[in-house]
Amino acid sequence: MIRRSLTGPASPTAVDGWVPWPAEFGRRYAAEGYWQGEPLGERPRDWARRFGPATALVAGPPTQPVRLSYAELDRAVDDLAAGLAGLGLAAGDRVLIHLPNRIEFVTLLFALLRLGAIPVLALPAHRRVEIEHLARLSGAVAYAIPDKHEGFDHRALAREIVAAVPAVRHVLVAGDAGPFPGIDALAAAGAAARAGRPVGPAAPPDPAGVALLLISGGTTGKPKLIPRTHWDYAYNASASAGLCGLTGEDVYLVALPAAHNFPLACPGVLGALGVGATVVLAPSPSPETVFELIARERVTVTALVPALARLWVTAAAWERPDTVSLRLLQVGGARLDAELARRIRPTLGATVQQVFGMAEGLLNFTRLDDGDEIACTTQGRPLAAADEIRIVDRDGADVAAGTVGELWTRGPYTVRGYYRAAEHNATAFSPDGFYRTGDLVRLTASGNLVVEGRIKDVINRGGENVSATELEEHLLTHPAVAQAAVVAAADEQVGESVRAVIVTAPGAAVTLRALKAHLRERGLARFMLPDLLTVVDELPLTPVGKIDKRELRRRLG
Ligand code: OOB
Repeated sequence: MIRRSLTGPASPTAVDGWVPWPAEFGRRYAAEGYWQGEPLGERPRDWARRFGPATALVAGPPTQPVRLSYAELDRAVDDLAAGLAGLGLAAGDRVLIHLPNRIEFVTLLFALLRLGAIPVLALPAHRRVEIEHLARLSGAVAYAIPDKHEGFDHRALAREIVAAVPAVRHVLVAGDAGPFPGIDALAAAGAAARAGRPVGPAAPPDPAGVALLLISGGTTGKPKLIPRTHWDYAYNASASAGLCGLTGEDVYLVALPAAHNFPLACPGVLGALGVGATVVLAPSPSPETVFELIARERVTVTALVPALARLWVTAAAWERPDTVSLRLLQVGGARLDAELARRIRPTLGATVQQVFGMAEGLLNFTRLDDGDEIACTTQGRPLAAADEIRIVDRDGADVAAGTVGELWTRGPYTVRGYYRAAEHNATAFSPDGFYRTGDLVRLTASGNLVVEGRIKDVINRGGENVSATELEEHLLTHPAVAQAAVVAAADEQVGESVRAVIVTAPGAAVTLRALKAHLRERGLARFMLPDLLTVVDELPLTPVGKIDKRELRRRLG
């Protein structure tokens, strides 16, 4: 039996430090059908009944792919859940998952959910500083790693984490486990112990309670933890799948790290599995790896950040890969410039869908029937009719239609607070529960949002505000500019001056003078023109592949 408390607490998954929705919102979201169904860990049983022999997952070395059917996936989840229970892991325990795109990411995620334990999803590129912070903040009792990934030995890192954070009692290893318990061995022990019986906690988790903790993509300060409930996250995935027209015929490629909200649940892994599609886990997002997978597995849908979209489009223009099966390319996570967006259909043959989302909840999508103009020039509109959005000025008053302001939002899958962050929550959320995104947006006449930048990403040049995003877009229109990031540079006279950091197109070169002339021709005001130009070989990226301005500023000194 499943307990249905709409206000949250009072179950093992009602972890401390979580801000539930007020009861009246819970009642409304349930009545309107947003919040429904079983806890996430139970869902693979239903999928196994409905899609049993169909292929759920494909992963592993390109030459010898591992394939799991829906029935096998459900059994693997029970086996591993039994193994984890044997280690003493129980409902409410937090477990830090630091796995790349391999089968164990999916089986471990569901095994923990099935036990009512709470996965905390770190990204593969995170290292000691972030992992230690996340382990402490979440109060993790276990840490799951691969043996090695991209030349990095995670077992050495795990030793350091265990020494630094004594609450981490277990290290679970995918692959060659060394001194630690191996995930395969745990599953084998679990299979023997459960002897065919299904596994679950004494009391099933409350589906209105916290299921998992995502990591904020924020570029300021240390990552924060975002509590997502079974119901809100299930809605997030299934409604996204509906919007993308996903069916059992689709093959979804996970090119971004599976631990990120976008490829995990927008619709991603969870949305694809919920309709009986096949999920292909790419070990790397490099063109050579993914083009082979797309051709071999007949991939129909995938999701990328703009930096990767650029790489794929550039490579495809040369290599002419077989991407005929690809029908939909979702791009999100950072601003996609319209020119690059327009090159996607001719080179990769797929419809572009812009996704402006956040781990905190709100998802905006361009729709499949929007046409190329809207899909290439806007970041779409909210997923749910119950998503409330406000665009406000500095005082929190609604701006006039079409004017740029900060986006505030609340809704059935947008959190009401970060985990264990009471102080930060007081400013990150309005008193009536809107999440202040920090994103500057405007609403177009077509009813779509356009992201104009981040509230903090504005350079104050002697009292005049220069929007970094806006200038970046203008810079990208110069044929010699392949990538651009605009940051402030300290200046005695004007306080902050404007520094353009660019990567040039292959074989091209450009001077500051030529760039300024180009920008003036485009009608830019004098104060918007860059004062300094720095040409670099590559821009630093965040763990999911967005341009990392904090790191860039640090490198520039
Ligand atoms: C996604 O989630 P996060 O949590 O890594 O980052 C969220 C932030 C947003 O607040 C916004 O600043 C930026 O990333 N962003 C975009 C964007 N999508 C996200 N900025 C401009 N254009 C876009 N299309 O990044 C995320 C989560 C789910 C789906 C897609 C992306």
